[in-house]
Amino acid sequence: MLEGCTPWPEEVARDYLSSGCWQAGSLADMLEAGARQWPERPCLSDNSGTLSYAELNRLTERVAGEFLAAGLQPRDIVLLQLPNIREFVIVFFALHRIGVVPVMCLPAHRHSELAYFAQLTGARAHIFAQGYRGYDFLAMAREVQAGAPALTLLFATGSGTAPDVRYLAPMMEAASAAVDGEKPLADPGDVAFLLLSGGTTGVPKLIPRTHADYLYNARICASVLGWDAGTVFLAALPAAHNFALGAPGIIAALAVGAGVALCASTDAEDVFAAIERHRVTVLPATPALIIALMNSPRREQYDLSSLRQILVGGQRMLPELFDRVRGTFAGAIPLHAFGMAEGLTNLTRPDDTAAVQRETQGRPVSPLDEFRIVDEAGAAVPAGEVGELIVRGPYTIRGYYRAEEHNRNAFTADGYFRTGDLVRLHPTGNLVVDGRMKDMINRGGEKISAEEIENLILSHQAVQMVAVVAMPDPVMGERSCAFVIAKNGATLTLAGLNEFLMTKRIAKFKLPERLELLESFPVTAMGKVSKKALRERIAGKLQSENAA
Ligand code: J2J
Repeated sequence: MLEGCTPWPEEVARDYLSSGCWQAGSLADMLEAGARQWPERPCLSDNSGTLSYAELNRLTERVAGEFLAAGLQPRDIVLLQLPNIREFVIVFFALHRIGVVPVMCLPAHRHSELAYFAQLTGARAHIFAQGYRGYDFLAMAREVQAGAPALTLLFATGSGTAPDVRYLAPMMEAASAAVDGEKPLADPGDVAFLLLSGGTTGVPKLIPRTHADYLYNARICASVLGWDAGTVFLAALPAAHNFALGAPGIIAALAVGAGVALCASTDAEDVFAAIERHRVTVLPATPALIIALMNSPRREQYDLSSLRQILVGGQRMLPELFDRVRGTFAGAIPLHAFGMAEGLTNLTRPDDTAAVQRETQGRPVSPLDEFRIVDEAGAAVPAGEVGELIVRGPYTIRGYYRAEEHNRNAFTADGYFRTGDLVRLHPTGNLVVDGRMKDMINRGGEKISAEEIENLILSHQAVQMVAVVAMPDPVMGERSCAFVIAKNGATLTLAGLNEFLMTKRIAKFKLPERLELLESFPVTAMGKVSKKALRERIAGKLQSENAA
């Protein structure tokens, strides 16, 4: 396994192999098999048209050859930062053909995050979209490169003439032979890519997912949902996220010969247009996205009748929202997806009763997923009571990348991942998410680590103490609120604080959306800042503001 990663214990791995859930073959092998089995089938659609399985496979071969020719080698790590455009999928599989491991960065990430990933992994290349959403990714890439000696290669979408950049458009046209004779990586235990964790720590953790575990995760999701060649999956949520990528996402669709459509924006009209144009049957969405779609006055102008499944996840879909989705999209069932980049995927099933579909967040997709609901001492809580969900299984990691110390707490001694989610068991055996223990803000499905932002805010000269907490929001579910105790005589405004934070060059979605100045913080019996009291305080304040 890649250095810095924790393998499954040998006897456990043997069981997963002998039970057939882990199979030989890489993600690239899966695509190649698809290209052999159903070469002409529509595979990947975006605004520029549709590629068949054979065409996509051929393109990935070419690009893989070009990557090798540029000097990338098996087990090199690269920063992959592309939006939902066809190059995302082409590059993703091209890297897997040659055993190169991408860090699945988001287009929203900026210098600070990328520099950290580059430094942690020793990344050799950065692959980005030129000018996406008007941002100068090339300038950022060069700056990141300046601080990362191993990062010698830049790849940009489109074409151009910068001598230090290789361009994907000509690479996709090149009839490269460099990969011929080269056998795609086929060790099922090898790491395929590094996902980003939702994060509760000062710096984001990277999640190593192997070919075998991810293919199993994706395949079993597709099977539970009954996907087949008639399925058309739409990725409008960022494809680099576990939800849209595979669980249950793009890889799950491609594993069963389904079609994948990509939409590079989550604007309601763009999503509607993509559904209509590609006759989409499956739409994954966060509650925030589905609310935006339902609130859009333009919905009636599009033909959305192809939709069969609306998967809602990333945040809890309340029963009332479930009802609204059902009433709005006739012909489609809303299903809960309660998953995590670390592994475990829970889904409600198309054949669950309406009550189970409405009230629970589903159950694990694999019979080999072992989960427990425990109290603070690690003992199982009585059935039906709330506790922390811990889990291990054939596609849940045993450790974060290069995070030995953190891993000692994030996993139990017997290999269970502590999800930080508070759940209870529904009488049907499904899970109901009740809250969480982890210190983060879940902003419309995008996770923000409180500690990461607190550390940055603390470096502001006017700040003496800070606590960042979630405040309720009708659309995003949560937004972040910074409580600050200012230094003697100093003042601070939200605009001033955010201007300061932007100089730290972080993803914009992490900025606090409200600032509350206090003289002192409420504390717990242990003398620690009580975030619970702060959350209640801001929730109460918002309620009275709304009532006024
Ligand atoms: C409540 N909380 C949820 C849900 C995620 C499918 C869907 C989502 C993710 C994802 C994913 C929730 N109800 N339906 O990877 O494959 C919160 C929990 C969880 C955390 C994980 C997938 N769905 N959550 O959101 O790694 O707190 O994955 O532990 O981004 O989101 O976040 P992330």
